[in-house]
Amino acid sequence: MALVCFPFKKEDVDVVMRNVKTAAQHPRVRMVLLVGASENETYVEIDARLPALGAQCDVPIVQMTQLRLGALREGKGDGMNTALLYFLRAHEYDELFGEPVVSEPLERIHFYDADIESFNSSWITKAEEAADMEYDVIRHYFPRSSTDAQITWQITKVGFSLLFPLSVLPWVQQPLGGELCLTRRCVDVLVSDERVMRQSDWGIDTLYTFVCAQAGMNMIEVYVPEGKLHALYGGLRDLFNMLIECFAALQGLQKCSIRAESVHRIASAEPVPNSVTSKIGYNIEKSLVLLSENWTPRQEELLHVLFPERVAAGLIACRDWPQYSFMDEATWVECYQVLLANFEFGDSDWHELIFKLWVSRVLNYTMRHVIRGYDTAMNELRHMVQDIQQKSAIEL
Ligand code: GDX
Repeated sequence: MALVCFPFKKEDVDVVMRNVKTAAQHPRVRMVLLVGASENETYVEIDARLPALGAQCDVPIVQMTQLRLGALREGKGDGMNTALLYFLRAHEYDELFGEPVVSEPLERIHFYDADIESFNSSWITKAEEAADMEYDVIRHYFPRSSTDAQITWQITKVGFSLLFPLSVLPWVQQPLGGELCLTRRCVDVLVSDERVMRQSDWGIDTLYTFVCAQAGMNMIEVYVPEGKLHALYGGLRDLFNMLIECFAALQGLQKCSIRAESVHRIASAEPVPNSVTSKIGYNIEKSLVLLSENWTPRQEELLHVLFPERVAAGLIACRDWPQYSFMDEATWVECYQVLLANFEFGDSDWHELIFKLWVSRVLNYTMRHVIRGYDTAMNELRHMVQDIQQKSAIEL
């Protein structure tokens, strides 16, 4: 039997409650766990509405705030890791969590972002049916707008292809996806890995994906055709922390190696609905102006000293007028390698610099490829990571 966890921070409580109810009424679900970032307004409102919802469901619905477990910013990583510890101990008395809530050890844990408007019981069913086939990790993947997922494509998929070209990692469809199901065996591996437990921030998805691959966990990716409808981003600035933390997580793994062989299956995709192909993932106008913001002399110096001259010239010219034509795929890979070697997590100039480099990359991709249509744009993204993977594999 499964536990379903919804980590949440500030969300629309109607959406959260609907998702909790869907999970609680699923025949495979033994309990639902809500892990809040803090006792904020969302938490208090959920608390007030839980007794009424509980009366309509046969399984326990537990809400708690996340434990301070990691060493980095207190974020979604602490939330997910709190859920992993709870999952392992929910059937017995525990000093941290108190009295047992279920009588038998739980077999599987599912994670879903709390804000998904298109969530329905088939998401759980698909994962459960895949887990029945003895996979340790079941990841959901779904069609996404060509301008969405630009951290996944430009940071994580590029990084995995550069650093681990022969491993399973470049083949994972959505390596940062927050929708996944893990077996108890897999959770044991994750909680006993110090790198996972210290990753309290947005880097947690990278760590789960990486450590599962390194431990040789068998993985299947199940397809959710309706996609993940959730609140869209404004300008790319909304993704600042996620970008920095996802890159830093990957940079921290660059000296690791993956030798394990594991099974990896991908359920086939379906035609992408118009609602996804026609969607714009971020506000382009608001993002152009970001290239001219928050410059310091040190950022300019770092650009001149460490990066190719055309990148330094192009990005510094953005102080006066947004430019992005210089940041094509090949140039991005060059910059990425400079970043892997030199980026300093916690240094505000480096944070601003990687952000502006990434914004210029996303704008370049948008203006050169996205305007030629959905299929063309997605093909360009796929070819970019395949080319990187192939070249890196040859160089090994
Ligand atoms: N407990 C807890 N603590 N929950 C959090 C925190 C936190 O500090 N921060 C965010 N959350 C919750 C949030 O309320 C939501 O339920 C979920 O985590 C995802 O956050 P959201 O701001 O909606 O993230 P976004 O931009 O949708 O990104 C998600 O999808 C990305 C992806 O699929 O590409 C998120 O799961 C990313 O980790 C993932 O990379």
